Amino acid sequence: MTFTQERTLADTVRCDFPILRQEVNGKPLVYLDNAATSQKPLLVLNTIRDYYQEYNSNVHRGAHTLSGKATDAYEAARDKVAEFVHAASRQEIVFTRNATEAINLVAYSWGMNNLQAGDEIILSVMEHHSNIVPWQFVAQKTGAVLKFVELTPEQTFDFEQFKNLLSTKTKLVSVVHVSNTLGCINPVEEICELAHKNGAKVLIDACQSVPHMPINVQAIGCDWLVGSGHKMCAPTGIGFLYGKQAILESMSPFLGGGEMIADVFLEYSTYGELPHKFEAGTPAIGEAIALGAAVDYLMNIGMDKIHAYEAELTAYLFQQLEKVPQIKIYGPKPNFKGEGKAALAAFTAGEVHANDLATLLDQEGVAIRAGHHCTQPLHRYLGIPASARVSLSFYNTREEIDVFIKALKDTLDFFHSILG
Ligand code: C6P
Repeated sequence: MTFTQERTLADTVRCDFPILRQEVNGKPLVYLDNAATSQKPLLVLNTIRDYYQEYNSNVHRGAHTLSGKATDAYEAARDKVAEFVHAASRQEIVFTRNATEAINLVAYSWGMNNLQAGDEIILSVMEHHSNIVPWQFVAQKTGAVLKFVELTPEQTFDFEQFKNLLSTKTKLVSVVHVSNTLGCINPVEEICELAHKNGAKVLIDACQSVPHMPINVQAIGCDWLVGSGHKMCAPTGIGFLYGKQAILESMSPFLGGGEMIADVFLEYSTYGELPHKFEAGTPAIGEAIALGAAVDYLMNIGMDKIHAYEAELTAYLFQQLEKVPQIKIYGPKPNFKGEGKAALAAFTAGEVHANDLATLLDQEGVAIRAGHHCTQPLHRYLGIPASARVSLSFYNTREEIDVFIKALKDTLDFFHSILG
């Protein structure tokens, strides 16, 4: 009997990722650490190489041809990011080094100047350190108080508790869209609506959602949203802050220097228009242009298609993980279609330490992350020092999941044979 198997998204795109065609420790690489950073397609690699090879030049300064070309490409990348997240205007997109810098920008520029003793900032226990530490700085400096939303029994965002925490004292809610550890997808639209009714502003950490699903900042209704380029097929060193124009206009610059000024006098300066007011110094030009190429690449595939394919993979991953009895998975379970959970699973395996697990899986060519994934408070809340995490992307295949599951089972069998 012959039958034709439908080509999956991964079958179509894998040739765009040369890094995936290699052996690690004598085994074909199975890269399942996509939540830490994604791999980069040829379009992105060629774009950054072309910039340095053909028109490397500074932006917004030179009257010469190369500078004009670099400036056009840099600003075109901003347009692409604005379109990608459905910002109302290009002025609402500020390039930063990464999501961490984008959150710090808001913390320093808005938080330090708008919060005072007794004001409340609501975060959640599942936040990445990048969305905790900057607010600790603000709280220490201003006297504002940090409040934390905990988890439901299913290990999702406790919306009922969130409602109870909200009050007229709440001035800011800063929460993650998709948890990098639990994989839960938080109800950001409802969070924004309720927070706004209470007069609070909302920042959404979209690091783990932007690469995997369509994002519409206007539909979400957030005041700010941050993302990192390196998690969405772009190079490291480039990220972005989306902010509502009126709010960004009301904020003071974060860093001072060239590029962000209108006029500089010895005693004082006036500042440039948005978004340049927040982009002091020579930016990561090639990286920003390559982020634009990454957005082209993702949009060309279609974020709906990426999301649907990753949901299928997630359903398969969980079907297979359920057959490994020795592990405990954190966060909600996806439904049979893979919905309700991001394409990742963080787990522990009894006495076997996550680091040992990851090291032995590496011997089989399988790359996963182990540790606290920069969510140490969440790990403490869950009562575990560390977890192992497998995280998928649209270029991963079911066959790779099979390799991972086999390696995981073999490794656990090995440990159990020596631990007795
Ligand atoms: N999480 C992970 O392995 P930067 O470092 O600025 O690009 O991203 C920080 C960040 C912020 N929020 C969330 C939800 C994140 O997942 C991350 C990065 C990586 O999970 C590296 S720790």
